Amino acid sequence: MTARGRFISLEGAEGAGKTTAMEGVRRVLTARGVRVVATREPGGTAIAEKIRALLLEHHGETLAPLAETMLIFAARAQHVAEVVEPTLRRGDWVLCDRFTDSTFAYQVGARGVQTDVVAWLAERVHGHCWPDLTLYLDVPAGIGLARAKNRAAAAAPVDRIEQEPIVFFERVRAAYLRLAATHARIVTIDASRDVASVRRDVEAAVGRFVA
Ligand code: T5A
Repeated sequence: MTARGRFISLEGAEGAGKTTAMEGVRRVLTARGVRVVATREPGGTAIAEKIRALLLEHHGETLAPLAETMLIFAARAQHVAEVVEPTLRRGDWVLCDRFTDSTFAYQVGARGVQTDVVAWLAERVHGHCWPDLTLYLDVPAGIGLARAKNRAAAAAPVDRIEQEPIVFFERVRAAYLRLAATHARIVTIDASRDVASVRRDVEAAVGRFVA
């Protein structure tokens, strides 16, 4: 029987450097002969990407926190069924830019959705399928937002969530730090440093995990 693959997630607030770190993680895994599928949330399948667009575009009305939460889990249900579970079952690894820790940080920590609502949805949507390793890139909200806005100025307009005030992202960070203090699978990396230093720590953490 094929051994189940392993699941790595990258977490952090806007501009923490998750997308930048993905390449380094993928390189370390590939060099060790691991077959890895890189994906993201919300998104990762055609339907889930449509839900992502709905979540990130601006609307003429406020998206209710519970509606936002359920849209995220709708995308996640599709992504887990179509990509995450089939990949792990065939023995390949999954590398995912965000997973349910993001929902605890953003929807519970910053929007105020009840913890038990998110815990219930997580249990129904992916049961025991949680990341084996989570790399949390920790950066003060002001630094992360400045990076994200520079990137946005060059590539795309600021999205619906990025336009939130800084206090929202301070709550996101506080929630991530609480999660990191609770779960042994979460490795915290100081992402306020330069790209090379962050990459070195990310690659070292993945190297220890694979060894
Ligand atoms: N969301 C998502 C929820 O609310 N709940 C959920 O459950 C989930 C799954 C989309 C949004 O959805 C929300 C959270 C988000 O608001 P996303 O696509 O992951 O999530 O969006 P962002 O986090 O906004 O992505 P960013 O691109 O802003 O952040 P990254 O990926 O962390 O950062 P990255 O690597 O793109 O870097 C941003 C810029 O900074 C530079 C890069 O070159 C780039 O220009 N940079 C650095 N500069 C200096 N020093 C470093 N160490 C740097 N690292 C990167």
